[in-house]
Amino acid sequence: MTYDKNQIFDVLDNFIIELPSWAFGNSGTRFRVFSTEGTPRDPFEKIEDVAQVHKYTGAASIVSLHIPWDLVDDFSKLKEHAENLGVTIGTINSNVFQDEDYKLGSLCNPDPKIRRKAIDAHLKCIDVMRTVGSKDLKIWLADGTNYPGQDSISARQERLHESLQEIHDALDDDMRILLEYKFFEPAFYHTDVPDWGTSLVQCQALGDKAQVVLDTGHHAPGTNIEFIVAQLTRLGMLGAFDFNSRFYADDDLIAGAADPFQLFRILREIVTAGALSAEKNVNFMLDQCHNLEDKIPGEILSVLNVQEQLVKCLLVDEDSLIKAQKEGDILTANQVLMDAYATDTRPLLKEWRQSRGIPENPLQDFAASGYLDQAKKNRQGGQQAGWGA
Ligand code: PSV
Ligand code: MN
Repeated sequence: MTYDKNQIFDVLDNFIIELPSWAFGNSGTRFRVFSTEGTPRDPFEKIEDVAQVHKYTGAASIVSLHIPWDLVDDFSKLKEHAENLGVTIGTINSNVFQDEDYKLGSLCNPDPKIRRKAIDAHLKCIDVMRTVGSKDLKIWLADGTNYPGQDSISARQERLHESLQEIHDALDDDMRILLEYKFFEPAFYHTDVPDWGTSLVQCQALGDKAQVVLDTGHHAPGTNIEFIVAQLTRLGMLGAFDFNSRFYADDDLIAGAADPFQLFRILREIVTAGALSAEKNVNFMLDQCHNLEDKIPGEILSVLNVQEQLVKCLLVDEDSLIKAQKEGDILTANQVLMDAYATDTRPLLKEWRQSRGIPENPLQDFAASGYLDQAKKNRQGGQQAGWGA
């Protein structure tokens, strides 16, 4: 179907992008973490910043937490704080990669005591989920080896399965595991969940409460990511996205900054698979770090970039496309798609914002609001939040 304006506005009304709490903390590379004045010092302040992104985009009312980065004494207080700001707590990300014990892995570690510790960390995440009302447990593991022979690849797959099974079976019926893959980093020889195939096979072996997460920065250069989207949506196994963009590795840059056409192609598969609908339950999350730029505008721009590409996908002239495809008219088919991609969707998005009472020029209006200056004044002292702190 080709969407008319009202239908496009309906899609935009329902398209929520979940923001990572860690995007609001300081981050950097292994060479340097730069700090910014006004950076949040705790999860409460991070959620205040999330609420700003939502205020200026109308599309970012959910925040994803990372445990233990976002540990607080009282999660019901954090939930209440979020709700007062119009924000919902969404996915809980487990973190079993920053403890000395996990040097040789977490859920795949050769030592059963360390595996126990890593499983328990996930069971704690499930407790947090119960308190905050979250349904999604996102698992990304840094597990792998650096040298051939360091450990048995197949034994590690078995350990992974056993560990995940225990976590899966501890979930409530309406919860799910989202298993994220990445083909490199920090392990250099092999990674235990390197690709969508491994994630899929592991999820399928668990039962019906596990799906795959696709982080756009976790593939070899040149990988056709939209093909993976098509395959996983076809199987009903795509649970979530971590959107970001990259020039070289897992750069975690602003979505749509490096390759807007790739973002368009990915979203196009989502649209054609009907995976925007609430029943498909695909979670559209950002997983980004703002090493240099201000974090709130960085997140606002990411949301706008995703919306711009999404609207282009909805503007594809479906009848002409199907006709050209049926007739084997390659160039017309390609042109129909490229016409939509070449459309400037910003005026339509501005109109949508006007009609919904959302600030017309999100980045400029946020800058003019003085929020960042105020945060700089208010957030003096204390320890700024950061990736890994
Ligand atoms: C790993 O590179 C990853 O993509 C996982 O999603 C982590 O949770 C996140 O980055 C941490 O920034
Ligand atoms: Mn990720």
